[in-house]
Amino acid sequence: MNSTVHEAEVLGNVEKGLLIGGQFRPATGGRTFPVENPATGTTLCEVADGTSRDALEALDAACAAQASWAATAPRERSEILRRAYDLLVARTEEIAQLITLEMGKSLAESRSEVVYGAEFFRWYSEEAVRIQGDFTVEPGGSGRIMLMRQPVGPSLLITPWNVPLAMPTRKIGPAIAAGCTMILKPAEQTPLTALLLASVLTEAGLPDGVLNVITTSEPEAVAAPLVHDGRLRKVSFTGSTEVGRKLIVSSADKVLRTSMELGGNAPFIVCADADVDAAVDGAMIAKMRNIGEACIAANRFYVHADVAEEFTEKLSARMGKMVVGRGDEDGAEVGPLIDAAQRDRVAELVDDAVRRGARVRTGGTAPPGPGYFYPPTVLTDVSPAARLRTEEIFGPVAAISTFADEQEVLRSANDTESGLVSYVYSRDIGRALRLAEGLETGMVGLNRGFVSNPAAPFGGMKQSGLGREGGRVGIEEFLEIKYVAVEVD
Ligand code: TXE
Repeated sequence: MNSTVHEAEVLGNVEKGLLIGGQFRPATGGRTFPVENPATGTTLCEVADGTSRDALEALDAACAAQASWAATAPRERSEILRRAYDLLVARTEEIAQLITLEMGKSLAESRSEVVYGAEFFRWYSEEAVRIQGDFTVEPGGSGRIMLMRQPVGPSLLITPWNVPLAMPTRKIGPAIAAGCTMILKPAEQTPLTALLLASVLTEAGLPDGVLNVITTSEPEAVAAPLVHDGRLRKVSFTGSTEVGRKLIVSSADKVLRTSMELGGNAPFIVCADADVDAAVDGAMIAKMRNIGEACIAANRFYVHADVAEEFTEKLSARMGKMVVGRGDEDGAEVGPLIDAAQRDRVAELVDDAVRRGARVRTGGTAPPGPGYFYPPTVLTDVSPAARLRTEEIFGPVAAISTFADEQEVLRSANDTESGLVSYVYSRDIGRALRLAEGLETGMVGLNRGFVSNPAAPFGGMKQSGLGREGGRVGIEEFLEIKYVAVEVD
């Protein structure tokens, strides 16, 4: 292990209990579950294994805190977020080490996640004081319409393992700004970062009961009683489309508001007139950021036949040179995938594409253990029938096909149930904008391989989700609009 990572110290700073009503405590029955280091397959530590009873106690705490929390001055909520931002930034190194330990990515990537994740708190600290209403004279004349925005109420936030700090902050930031209380259920693979984040928010002055955290190895057993309880008002979920669909169905019982950020299948289009070097730079980010374990990762490369060989060669050279290794090793760029199941799935998708005629330009074979590593891999001649054309790869595999004209590539790019993000490289602004207009995705990167920003509304069309996170719209997701009709005559 790199000398800068002090595993025992970093793990020692994390509370391993459930956070309910401002107190960290063991799960009912005292059960715990192990958290694994994906670089070694060994157990880092045990955390509390929350039950349905714990979940309902967390809901009690959230409900008890809701009215007074909603009544706090916006400035107060803003200052809590700002203090939490400062604390996160001050503890960047320690939090980055924790992310690397439980999630696997390189320390450099973990550091950028801390900065990116903290930015949601800074941005929403600035927005918390700008939640405004409206006032309209009725068209008929006599009445007035006053519009106000109020917190939705207790919200369940379910987050995935791939971005263990920023996925929670992207939900918690706007929920705090809006005045909602919360129950956070982090992914079972990465509960530690969420627990450390909760401590930071407590230190920043978040009142007891506003944020409750339930770690568990049984997500369904914890989520089900909450969504059927009747006091919960909202579910904000980031994860697989399959689980999102289930949560939409169960949320229908009490007609809960839902925000869903689900899987992607991003096309990455390189036109004949593109700056190929810039496209390769963008592809390195869109594909390799987070080891490809990102919903916005480029999944399907469509490269114009005129530049396909140049692009493929340059991308294969860059990806082939990346250093695979434990995230805490000096110089490591590509850490392990999250677990054996994820690594095996990526390997299966590559094998399936190869069986259907794809050529491996670099990578393609998982190294022997320990750890769940998979090398950066470039495939060409990928058949439209290959599974990785329709399924999210969630790993460091770039699968390239060629195209001949704009209409054809637009049809191929849109031929999916997913609609999260797409990327286009072209020097022709008209062509780039035509494609941006035609692509059925919630976000488009034009000559840019990275689209996430706290000030922008992140989210997808089609089966990639419901609602948006980030930006002004991100707060609306946690607000109800109420209007008051006033008789003036
Ligand atoms: O996701 P799950 P997994 C995609 C990606 C990946 C695949 C599977 O393609 O390969 O999903 O990943 C909680 N009720 N994305 O299995 O299961 C779970 O505990 C309530 C895309 O890890 O959806 C965790 O907190 N909650 C993605 C969260 O859901 C349940 C990020 C996500 O886990 C639940 C992650 C249930 N019945 C995976 N079952 C993105 N959009 O960025 C699970 N969970």
